[in-house]
Amino acid sequence: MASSLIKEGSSLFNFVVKEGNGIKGLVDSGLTVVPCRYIQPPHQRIHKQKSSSTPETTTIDLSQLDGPNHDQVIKAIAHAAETLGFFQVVNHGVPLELLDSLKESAHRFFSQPTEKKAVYQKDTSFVRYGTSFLPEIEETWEWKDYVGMLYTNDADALEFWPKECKEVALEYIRTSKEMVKRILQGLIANLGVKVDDLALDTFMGDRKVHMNFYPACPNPELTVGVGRHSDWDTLTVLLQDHVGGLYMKNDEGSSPEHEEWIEIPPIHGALIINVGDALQIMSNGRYKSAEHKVRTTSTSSRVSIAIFNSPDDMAKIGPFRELVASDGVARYRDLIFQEYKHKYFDKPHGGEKSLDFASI
Ligand SMILES: O=C(O)CCC(=O)C(=O)O
Repeated sequence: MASSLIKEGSSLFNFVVKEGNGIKGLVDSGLTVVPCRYIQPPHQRIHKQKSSSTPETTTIDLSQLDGPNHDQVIKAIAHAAETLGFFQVVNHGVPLELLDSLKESAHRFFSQPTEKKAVYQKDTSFVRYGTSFLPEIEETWEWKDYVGMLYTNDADALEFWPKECKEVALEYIRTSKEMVKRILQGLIANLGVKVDDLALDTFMGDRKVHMNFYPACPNPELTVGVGRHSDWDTLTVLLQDHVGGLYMKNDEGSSPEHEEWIEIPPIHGALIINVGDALQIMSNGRYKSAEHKVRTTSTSSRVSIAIFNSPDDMAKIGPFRELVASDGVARYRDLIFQEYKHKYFDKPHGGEKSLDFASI
């Protein structure tokens, strides 16, 4: 089956995308060579040895938020958000057993036969299963299948999300909410901006759990798990497993001729937090929504589970007025967040930076 499928063309599209077999189905069919559709142009490939491991991302102990070191912790968070845009947190309040269960349930979901996953292929309001990012328009596909679950309320989640992962995904949403809110509150206060609880809730009112599955790849040097992109949201929480492969761009160490990419190492029990485009806009560019990408590996499959915390679709976002006043310039225009999302989800990863759409 695989040898006939690796011929390019509609049969590959039908098998992987339309019928919902995904890249996992293709690998399981006995694939030994990467089809052309997955071969990235040289400048998009990820060379492990070329990526820098310094400076390292900061790891922050969130239990210290409740003690005398509160201000120092917020400063460390703000510094990481201003420089790399990424940091890791421990003692975050999400139980460690839950992190293990999340990874197990992601494997459980993706190891099901295609017909069980394909029921979530149609874009319903609650769940979306798919492969790559925008396979209908991408020239080169990402080596990744995913299932995204939009949170509206507990009852909807329990009714509509896949039974293989709904309870743990819901618990992930519940137990991380307070942490995200405290980080966001600290980051905004650090800017000298006062917002009430309602506004904070609006900035992270739209929440989605996203499980990614990257099967082992016969030619990792030719492919990417996820192409370079920044996240559209306010703050992303990301759980990665022990395999590793997530890289972020260090703008401070990069030039157009030489980009510096830093690997974010897996730390058992830690969660990764990164700034998204919405927070870069609100902070008038003070906090960095860093580009990142994911390498594939030949040795084992990898899973990661993200929560994208983003503003409500109808929220009007723009740089905080206090910052525009103190900076003397608005670097982004005000927009209804849905407008931004549409722009973001219209073009493949690796293309023009979405933030340009909001820049002045
Ligand atoms: O798998 C990862 O480590 C990152 C995934 C990611 O960047 C995304 O889902 O947008």
